[in-house]
Amino acid sequence: MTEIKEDRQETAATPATGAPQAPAGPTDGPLTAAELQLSARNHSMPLEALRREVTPPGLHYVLTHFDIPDIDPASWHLLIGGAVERSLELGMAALRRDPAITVPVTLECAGNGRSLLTPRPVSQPWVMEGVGTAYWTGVPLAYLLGKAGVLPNAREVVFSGADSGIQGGVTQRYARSLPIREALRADVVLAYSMNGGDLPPQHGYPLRLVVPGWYGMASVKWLESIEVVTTAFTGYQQAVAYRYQDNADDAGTPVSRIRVRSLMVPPGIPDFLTRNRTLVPGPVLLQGRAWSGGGAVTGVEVGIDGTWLPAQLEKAPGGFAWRRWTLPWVAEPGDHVLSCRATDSTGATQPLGQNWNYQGLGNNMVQQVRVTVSAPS
Ligand SMILES: Nc1nc2c(c(=O)[nH]1)N[C@H]1C(S)=C(S)[C@@H](COP(=O)(O)O)O[C@H]1N2
Ligand SMILES: [Mo]
Repeated sequence: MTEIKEDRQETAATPATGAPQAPAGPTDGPLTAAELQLSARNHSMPLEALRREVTPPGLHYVLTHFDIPDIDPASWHLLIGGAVERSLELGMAALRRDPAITVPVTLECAGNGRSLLTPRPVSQPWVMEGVGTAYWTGVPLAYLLGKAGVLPNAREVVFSGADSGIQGGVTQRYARSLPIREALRADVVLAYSMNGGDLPPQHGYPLRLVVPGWYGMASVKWLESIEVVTTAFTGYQQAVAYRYQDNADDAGTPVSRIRVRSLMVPPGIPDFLTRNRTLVPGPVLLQGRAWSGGGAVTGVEVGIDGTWLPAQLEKAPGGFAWRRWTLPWVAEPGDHVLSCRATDSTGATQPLGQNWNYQGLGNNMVQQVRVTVSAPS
């Protein structure tokens, strides 16, 4: 872990060439131009899209560390190698002939909620909408690993994308690993289709990994190679990024499964600039979605000015896809604060306050929606 500390010190001393300056560590200062630039590239899912069980591409959040590669599907190949009996090289046509599965999956960025933290870790400044649910179709990873023949000493599987860049002063291809037992799960998919259509460029065309239940960083886009390894992978996105750390010098623990969370469709109409909500007095159906990578969502409570009421839950479309919840409310004139809080089958529930860590990851704090109820004038 000594090497990692050295990388971090380098980061603080040398900002990336040509980029707007940003503080190296967490800050109480205003949002920077660098963060604005990131948030314009990496958009979230508008909260009104929580009305839909399936998020259309374009409304689904996007997170891309570097540039979106422009890949020619005719010359593209997937390499599978490392600790296997036989290496494989597969083109798109061959992959499409393999057995396919379709899995509904709620993906959420591990940094979702980051900009609400104080102090604020400086990275993609999500508010709370870095989430979306899609039906991903493709070849089960376990099927291809079975074809390659994983050797008994295999420990992890490393997935590398076609995109590269510099992060923390380290030039790299985007790459992540999964423990072998997760890689062999029946629902982990190498997807060439999203919601029945071609994979859009920003979501990993022509092929991406989708790991149901894990935060989004595990689902490597623009996949080019899969390598079975016998030692722990120490690439930047594994050993430095995506770790729950107390401070820069803490080796931390790796981020994996999505923590339980729920969100609400803000009721009423928004103010253009502030997005403060206004609604008329009377009955309104509060609604939203809840999900967890730890286990099924077992309950959602809705907070109205601090009083918690149980919401009605609908069936989830899949084991790692969100569940709709609803709660009828009679809005009375005045200012109100609405919240929602989900619990999963492991007993985990959303905290009311911030879940601070150095990189601003896994922050599943409850959402608060402020509304003003007033009779139309
Ligand atoms: N190759 C590659 N894969 C990647 C990324 C990336 O930058 N490059 N970003 C990861 C992160 S951090 C997230 S949250 C998800 C986002 O997937 P989406 O853009 O399809 O929503 O992709 C993951 N896969
Ligand atoms: Mo992410």
